[in-house]
Amino acid sequence: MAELVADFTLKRLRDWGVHRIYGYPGDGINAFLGAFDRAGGDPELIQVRHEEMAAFMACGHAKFTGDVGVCIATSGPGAIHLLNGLYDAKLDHAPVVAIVGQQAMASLGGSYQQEVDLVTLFKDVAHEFVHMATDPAQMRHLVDRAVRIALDQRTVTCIIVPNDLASEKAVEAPPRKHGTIHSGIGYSRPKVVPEEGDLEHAATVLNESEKVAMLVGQGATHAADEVVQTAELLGAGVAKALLGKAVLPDDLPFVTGSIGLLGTKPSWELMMGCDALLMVGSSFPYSEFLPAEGKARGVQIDLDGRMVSIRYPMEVNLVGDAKETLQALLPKLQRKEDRSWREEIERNVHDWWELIERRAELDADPVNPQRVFSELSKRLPEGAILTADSGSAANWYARNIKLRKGMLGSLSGTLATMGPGVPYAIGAKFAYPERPVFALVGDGAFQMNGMNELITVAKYWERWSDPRFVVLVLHNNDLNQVTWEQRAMEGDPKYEASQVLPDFPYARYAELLGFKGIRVDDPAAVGPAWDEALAADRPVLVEAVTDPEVPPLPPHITLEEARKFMRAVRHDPDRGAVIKESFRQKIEELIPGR
Ligand SMILES: Cc1ncc(C[n+]2csc(CCOP(=O)(O)OP(=O)(O)O)c2C)c(N)n1
Ligand SMILES: [Mg+2]
Repeated sequence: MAELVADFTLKRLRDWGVHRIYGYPGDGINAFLGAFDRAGGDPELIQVRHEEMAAFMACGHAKFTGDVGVCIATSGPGAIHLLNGLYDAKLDHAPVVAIVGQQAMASLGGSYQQEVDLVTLFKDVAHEFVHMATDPAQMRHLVDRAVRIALDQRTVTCIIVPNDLASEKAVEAPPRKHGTIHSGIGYSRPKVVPEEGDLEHAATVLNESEKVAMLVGQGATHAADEVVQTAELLGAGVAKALLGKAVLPDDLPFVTGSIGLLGTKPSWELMMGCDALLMVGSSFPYSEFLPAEGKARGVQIDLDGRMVSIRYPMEVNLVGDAKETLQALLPKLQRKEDRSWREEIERNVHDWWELIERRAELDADPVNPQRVFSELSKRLPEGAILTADSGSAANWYARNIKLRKGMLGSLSGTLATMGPGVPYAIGAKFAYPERPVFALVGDGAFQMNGMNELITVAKYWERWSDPRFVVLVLHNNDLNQVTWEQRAMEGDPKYEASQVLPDFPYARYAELLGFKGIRVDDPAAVGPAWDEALAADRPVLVEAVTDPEVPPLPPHITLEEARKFMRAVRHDPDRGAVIKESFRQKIEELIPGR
């Protein structure tokens, strides 16, 4: 049988180094399914339960490997399902290519079954590159451009393939004539370094300042050594945006941890006390957690010139790679001989970790979620990969988990969508079957889609050399993060109709799938549950019955927020428990050394 457009598309993707494509079938991509079969597993189609999950898995693959992630869906409904996962990738700058089927070319414009204007639909999410193929000779350059642009721009691109075109005979090399495109494979990231004068200027700002704060994001991922050297020279503390949590280990004494609403107190103190801010590879959005305008001098390093000076008015904007730019900057920096600022930061960090431990040990009804994360943190095996879902899990992941060198972690940083916890973990496990992977998710997110994707895990886990795929479900029967937002930001009581979740036996469900299910409703059982999970010979679900009244308080709480909060809890059906728990936490925070 002659090679079809679909076969050629997969072959071209394989030549780009794509060996796995997450997707779900439908008649818009039937020709591709035959082509996958003929491709003999390279690339392999990983069958998911919902196209949005395929996009999340492709995004997880991209985030954890740095390579392009690819997903495929049928025309109409399948394509539409992809969107939220693709937006997650776009907003977090993960390179993802979506291949989407379309109805037959002859039917387009005829209000045909499942006909959706896909170019328009994908025009926003894949605005850097979205095209529909209408001639077999286009396929080579559409694939080449979609992959290259996704990698170069760190974004989402999309190729739409009508189903009749996909079954036409492939044209591997367009004829050599006017009006044809002759593209090739390959992409290497360039070395981007700012101008010498700008580096000098940045060094002057940092050398003239006395209290330097650094904020690093995922853009600093390959610059850990340089970030540490810079922080050492400048006597700086380093805060991490959530997507940059794995950039530096949490056991370094000058790393203040996460920043923002889910952040830590030492990060807050670092930003409020500094006289210079050095931001590296981050677009952390919340300006109120950065120094007040004019209070600190600013230097920013970012590879994307569009992203500089949009969170804080910087004095020097360095457009360049984090690693290369810091390497060029380092010889120009003078070591700060007065280490008192650094010592203050280290004391704050030390006190914070003590506080975190004390908070985790507080009694709750029945289990304090912080304890679940702290006990896991102590036991994390080497090379662990963690994902967290949007919800209170993101708070405890941000604050209670101490990532060590060599570990990876991610979540939906910018879209902050519910749902990626389990599918990111699946993407991680396919990419690194030998590494233990942990998905930390709420019961709401698990009910939304995580539980369905465990069926995908049931289908594939036996091929993973390390079977440790561990899902933590925070069983609090509540959409807790939003419940606290209602209380603290709107001043409203918990609205039970929207917030209370139906009960469900999560651990028993895992057992149904052939996994190990561990239900924990006693604080003393938390540590042993993790030991058991880590020793398991199959995927594990740890169902922790946690107390929804433990507040994921911001690192500081404004008077206005506190006032609204108190007004709300007075009218809240659970108010007794709320007041007791939050007061204890607040007291712990306010009285150091207690
Ligand atoms: C797709 C989507 N829908 C709604 C939200 C708003 N939201 C953010 S966190 C959250 C609650 C999550 O509840 P759960 O998963 O049970 O975690 P918990 O906070 O209870 O630990 C909601 C509804 C969102 N971020 N994404
Ligand atoms: Mg919940």
